[in-house]
This record gives sequence, C-alpha cells and structure tokens, in this order.
Amino acid sequence: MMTDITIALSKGRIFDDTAPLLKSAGIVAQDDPETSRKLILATNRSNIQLVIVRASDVPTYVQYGAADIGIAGKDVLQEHGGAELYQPLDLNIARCKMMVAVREGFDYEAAVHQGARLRIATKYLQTARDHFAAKGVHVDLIKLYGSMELAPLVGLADAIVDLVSTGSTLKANHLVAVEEIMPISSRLIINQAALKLKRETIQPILDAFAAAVKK
Ligand code: PRT
Ligand code: MG
Repeated sequence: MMTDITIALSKGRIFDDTAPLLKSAGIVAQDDPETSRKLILATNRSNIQLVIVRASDVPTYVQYGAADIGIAGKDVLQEHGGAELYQPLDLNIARCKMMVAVREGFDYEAAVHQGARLRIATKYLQTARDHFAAKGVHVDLIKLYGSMELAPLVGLADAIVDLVSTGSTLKANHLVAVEEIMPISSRLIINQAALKLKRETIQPILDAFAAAVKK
C-alpha cells in the first residue's frame, strides 16, 4: 500500500536550509517555492509532497494532521505551545537568538532595577510574557505582526523582543540587544497519530535527517 506523506515548511531560510536535509533523505522538490506559485510541491517520491505555508502556521498544519511532518523554529513552537506535537529532532538550522533590544542610550538595566513598568512590543507574546515574569519585571505587552524594530524609535515601546541573527537590522535602526532570551533553531515536528500509522515511511525520513544534522 502506498502511504502518502505531507511535509509542511515555509519558504525562505527554512526551505533553503531544509533542502539539503531532504536530499539526504532522498527527497527532492520538483518546483522551487521561491519562483513557483504552487502551494503543494510534488517531489521525486510519488508518495511524498511538500506544502508551503507561513512559518507560524506550520505547527497548526501538523497538529491537525493536514501535514504529517513539519519544520518549525523554536520561536514559533514556543508561541504555538507545541501541544500534541512530537518533536524528536533539533535540526540546528535557521539559527538565531531571541533577544530584548532597546534604543541606543536607553538604560535598560536601570529601568529594570528601578522596577519601572516597561512597554514591550513583540510578535512573540508568550515568550515575552514568560521571560519578564521569570525576571519579575512588570511589562505591558504590545502585539505587533512585524517590523518590531520601529516601535522604540517612534515611542510605541521601551523595548522589543525579536529574533536577531547578524544584528544588522538592529544596528541600522540604532537599537542594541541588551538580553538574550534563548537560542533559536528549527525542529522537526511530527503528528503523533501519523507517526503510529505511517511509521514505515516516516521513520526512515527521521533517521536520514538525524544522520544529516550538523552538530
Ligand atoms: O516572514 P514571515 O512573516 O512570513 O514569517 P517569519 O518571519 O516567521 O518567517 P521567516 O521565513 O522569515 O523565518 C522563519 C524562521 O527562521 C523563524 O521562525 C526563525 O526560527 C528563523 N530565523 C532565523 C529568523 C531569523 N533567523 C531572522 N533573523 N527569523 C526572522 N529573522 C528576522 C528577525 O525577526 C529580524 O527582523 O530577521 C531580522 C533580523 O536579522 P538580522 O540578520 O538583521 O539580525
Ligand atoms: Mg520573516
């Protein structure tokens, strides 16, 4: 019997970093998601397809079984909560850091020390809430969907919680990172029911990924 496997991932850096891992599992996409408008990509393996979704939607597709396997950043999984997702493998790709950043010249340490109530703009509400609660810092969280770097520049927030990789976006906007919240990389996620029902097909993919991951 032919088992159909659907793998959900986002285009851009996750697709780019995942393609070599897929290749090591013998899976090659038939289209390039950067140039194709297709949302479902066939692969060289007739029983395996890729679906291209927003990075933050990957856990949802896998949770509901619309995809069997997904690749998602720890940032995304932290916000989703990870309920019902089997997370067997850190792929060590799309690495960056979740950080707190402020405007150059803003004395974050002093503000924290004085017990000031801080306004924090972020797309990562759950992560920010957990971080400041653990520090015992009172915050007002302001939800944004992107370009968090703008918020401190126009007085919307005292600080942001965002991902930083090269640091050039912060620098270009006269912001500085003042605290690392956690290192981020992408993980393989698997629907638990799919793993039981389709283990014959899923296990070799998992094994190939595990063997190909850069330590
Ligand atoms: O872009 P979209 O709104 O569709 O969604 P997304 O931003 O969640 O997706 P995408 O594809 O941009 O990122 C997918 C995953 O890559 C994220 O979930 C992270 O796990 C991981 N990743 C790794 C990053 C970065 N590095 C990164 N630098 N995601 C985003 N950035 C952004 C960051 O938010 C900031 O705006 O890049 C900017 C900073 O980069 P530097 O190099 O200037 O520091
Ligand atoms: Mg992005």
